[in-house]
Amino acid sequence: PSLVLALSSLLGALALLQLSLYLRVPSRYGKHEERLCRPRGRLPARCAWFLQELPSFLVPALLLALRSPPRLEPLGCRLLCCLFCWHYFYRTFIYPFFTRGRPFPLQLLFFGTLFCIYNGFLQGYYLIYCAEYPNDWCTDIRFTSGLLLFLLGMGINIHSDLLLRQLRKPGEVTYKIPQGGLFTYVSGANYFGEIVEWFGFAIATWSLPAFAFAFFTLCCIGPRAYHHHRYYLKTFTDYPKSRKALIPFIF
Ligand code: NDX
Repeated sequence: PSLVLALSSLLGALALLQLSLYLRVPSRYGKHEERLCRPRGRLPARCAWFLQELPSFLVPALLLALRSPPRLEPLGCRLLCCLFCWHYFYRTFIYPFFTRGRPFPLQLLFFGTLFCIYNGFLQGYYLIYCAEYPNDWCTDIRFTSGLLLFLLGMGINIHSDLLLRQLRKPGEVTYKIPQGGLFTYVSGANYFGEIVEWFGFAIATWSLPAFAFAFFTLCCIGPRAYHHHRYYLKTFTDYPKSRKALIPFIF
């Protein structure tokens, strides 16, 4: 428990660091990268996203395989571990192979991979070695409402990433105005979905590591949604004025 507390607190501190670094200046990848044509020091997006996200899937999966005897009772605990791995299975083995994104900076890839090892270990270690849930956790209101939010968020995230992908033909690297789905209301629809998803996961697990990760996600991609929004307003004169940055009708 003290290891989990220490790692979760560090994750919370990293979230605040992230917020202070990237609130005014966006993290330099994708549409916010300054020197767009410099091929050195960058890796094709497919390869970069695969490598970066792989530890988030692999580390909990390895922890699970190495745990002897296997401890994933009750059912609630097993389901929660599967939810985490399910998201990262999608992010590692499906998302990268369809992306039409620009090459990704190696430096950020390095830090992103470290982050995914860290978080994959924290969430997996907690769920596999530390979490204690009553046998009827699956019927607890926290589990059911959290699971619903998780699924809703994941649906919005995947659908929004798909809409972004469809804006480009293969080989194209230009930016267009996203249309449809939740993009009708916000510029960062994919980010909104991801944030809802991880807060849903935090409620379903009712655990410090998951709340720390949801908070990190908010501090990481919340500011990015704001910078995307400003970019669109600056770049496209016909950008819909009623569209918000991250939260429909509010912000
Ligand atoms: N990866 C999470 N911090 C991050 C990578 C960067 O999964 O040192 C966090 C993740 C990492 C970060 C990660 C952790 C913190 C790091 C940071 C770098 C520095 C930072 C390590 C690990 C750090 C400290 C100091 C604290 C240690 O060309 P393109 O690529 O722009 O194309 C884009 C395209 N697109 C468009 N196409 C046409 N027209 C338009 N208008 C378009 N707009 C976009 O769509 C892409 O191909 C694609 C998506 O682009 P974008 O910019 O909307 O999303 P993106 O940021 O690339 O995220 C992709 C998905 C998305 O679903 C998002 O929710 C999820 O990944 N994500 C992303 C970041 C973090 C995260 C989830 C999480 O925290 N849960």
